[in-house]
Amino acid sequence: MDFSLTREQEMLKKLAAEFAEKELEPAAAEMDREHKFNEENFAKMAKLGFTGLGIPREYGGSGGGATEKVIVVSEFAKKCLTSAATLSIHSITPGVILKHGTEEQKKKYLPMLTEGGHLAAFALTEPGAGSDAAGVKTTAVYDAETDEFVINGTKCFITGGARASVLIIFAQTKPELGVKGLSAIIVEKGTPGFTSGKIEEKMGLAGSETAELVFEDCRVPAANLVGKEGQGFKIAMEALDGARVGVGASAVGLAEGAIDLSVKYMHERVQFGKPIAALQGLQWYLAEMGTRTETARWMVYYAAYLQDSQKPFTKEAAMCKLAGSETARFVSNLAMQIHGGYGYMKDYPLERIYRDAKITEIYEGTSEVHKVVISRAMLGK
Ligand code: COS
Repeated sequence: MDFSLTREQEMLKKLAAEFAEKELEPAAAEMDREHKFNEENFAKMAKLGFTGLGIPREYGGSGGGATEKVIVVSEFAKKCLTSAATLSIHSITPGVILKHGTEEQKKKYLPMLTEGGHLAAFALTEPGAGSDAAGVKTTAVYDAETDEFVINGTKCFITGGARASVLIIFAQTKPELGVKGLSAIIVEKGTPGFTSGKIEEKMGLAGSETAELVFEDCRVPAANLVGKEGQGFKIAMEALDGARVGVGASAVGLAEGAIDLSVKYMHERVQFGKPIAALQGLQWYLAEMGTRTETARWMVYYAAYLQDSQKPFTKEAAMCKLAGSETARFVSNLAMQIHGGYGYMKDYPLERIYRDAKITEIYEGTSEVHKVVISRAMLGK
């Protein structure tokens, strides 16, 4: 058992930390205030190869795997959860194309989504299909005359959906088969019949635009099918396993960022004639924050290790997401207590961190969904 990072991983961590400090942190408050995606920083992520992580170099990627993504996403989240989530969610789609796509799809889309700097989106959720992901109602009817799918339906809460150049959407190609009739299909931005609707106003994660997507007789070539017809649900669930490790990593990063701020503040802030670091009550808060964060971190690394080793990791992905997100909320809450009134003010980053933390317990599967996944695995169901 070796808990250390390789030399390359250490270098990547340093690069990600420097980038987060120089580029992401200064932009975080404005993104939050303006509720606007930061195109410039996404382009810089692509230039530095962060968007290519997990994709082989022959397709424009930077190599590496789940562990490298975890390292980078955590470093980003220390300074800006929105940026970490943007990278993590973007990477789902190229990951699916790499695993299930045809050679033509890989050659066409992967270089765009890695070194090309184009944003990707993953569109599963619908108004009636949230936790019950199998409840997708969007249809994709095959038209043999034109060899196309005709897509109709509405997706909601899609991260980057209105901006993405390439989306993987999940639709019923054989509704009579229920969950076994779902298929994964690539849709490109600008395809007639595909429009984006409302951009949601959110409590946190404001710089990641969450969109409604509308498909009205939207025709895409049958060659855009990813994997086999009817494999969509499994493809989505597998992709979400990886995405959940990403959420765990971002939650741990956010918690680390909140701890860093708390330690600094405890040394600086003087009350009762001494720095508040001397107060045992706050020392105990800090100890609990550190212990929970460290626990979640190793759960995240373990899930990423299993994923990189091609071993089953569904349960561990759900566990690290559950533990990580609960840690993020717990730690950001105590960090707020430590900062007192200053923590609550918009001039300081903590109130954004506190608001951002909450989403980690909701997106890519709620905590309750993860408890279902974990207990089913434990019970052998
Ligand atoms: N990997 C591969 N296949 C999986 C899988 C996984 N992680 N999880 C389930 N499957 C397969 C099952 O093996 C089953 O296939 P078979 O019928 O061939 O055995 C099929 O998918 C249906 O699985 P299951 O019966 O478990 O589906 P449920 O409808 O009970 O759904 C939950 C299970 C609730 C776990 C799922 O709907 C879920 O994850 N919901 C949350 C969705 C989510 O995270 N949304 C966030 C936004 S998406 S960006």
